Amino acid sequence: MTVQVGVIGVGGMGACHARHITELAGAELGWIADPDEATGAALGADFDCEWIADGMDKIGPKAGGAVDCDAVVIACPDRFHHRYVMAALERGLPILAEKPLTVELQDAREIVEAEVAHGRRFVQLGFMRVYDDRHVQVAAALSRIGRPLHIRAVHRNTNDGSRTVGQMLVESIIHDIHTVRWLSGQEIVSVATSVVPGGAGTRMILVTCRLADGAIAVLEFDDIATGYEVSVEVTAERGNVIAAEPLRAAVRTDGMVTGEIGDDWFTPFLDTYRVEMRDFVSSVEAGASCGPSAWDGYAAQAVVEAATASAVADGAPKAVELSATPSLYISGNEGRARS
Ligand code: ISE
Repeated sequence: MTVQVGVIGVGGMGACHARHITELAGAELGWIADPDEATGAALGADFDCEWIADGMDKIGPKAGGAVDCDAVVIACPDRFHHRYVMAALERGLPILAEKPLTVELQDAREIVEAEVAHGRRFVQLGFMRVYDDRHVQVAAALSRIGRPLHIRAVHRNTNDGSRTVGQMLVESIIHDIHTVRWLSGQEIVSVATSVVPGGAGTRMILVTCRLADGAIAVLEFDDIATGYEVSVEVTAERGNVIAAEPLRAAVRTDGMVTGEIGDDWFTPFLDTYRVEMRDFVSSVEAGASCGPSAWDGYAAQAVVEAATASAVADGAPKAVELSATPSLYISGNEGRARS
């Protein structure tokens, strides 16, 4: 079977996904959708596929009965995710949706409810750390060293601090929230957020999370770092594990040994995005969604909401309001990459 995939939104992330589809055996890039004509038309020519301005023309009500793809990737700006995910769910199409699932918590809830009404999963969410080798090795070590007691997630970006605290939480720190839920298998029940000013507004955000089993996680985010870095360290019952350093050449010159960190968030995870796409296409072939779920997206967003409220309240702890996990999402594999 060749899986025909449509990609909605071909900015940086969507174009990367589209390229990976063209490189995958068993998958074909059917079309790309983007309102930016210059980008869309150029990439359509490059990938030798159809370009349209609006993905709704393919998957929305105006497309009528026929849908000329087997699956869809949604990588448009965050605020439009809800609209396209709901349309694809309506069609019963498998979806690889970029994180965050939505911007508003209520919209994420609506997606979960629509999927639950279908009685099966369609959404794989782009919390791609679960496909990253360095993170997968940490997850594997936990089977030897036991239950996490403390998780430290470090995330450094090379921006200017001009995003709001809420934006940094929902656009960036949401990855670390998922990493904590994934590695611990626990929900985060309360959070306290400290904000360190700097640059154009906010330099650092530190979120202390209490997990349902009493463990603690600390998320350390720096928006104005000298290079782009993501790391995680876990202290568990019988030991400690730290994600390996990314592979980089040691350069000896001027009496020093140096290694380049790099400043973009794309390059260090290029292979990870490839693995993520391969998993998505395999799951479409197998007829069963896998990887991080819509529930993971909703639960992470509930944490973002509480963390934002805590920041507004000068770091006062806030409870995370989360209802019981629907049974659809309890299978032992939710949010975990397949080996
Ligand atoms: C970006 O959208 C990502 O998804 C990256 O993984 C993250 O590190 C970065 O902070 C986000 O802006």
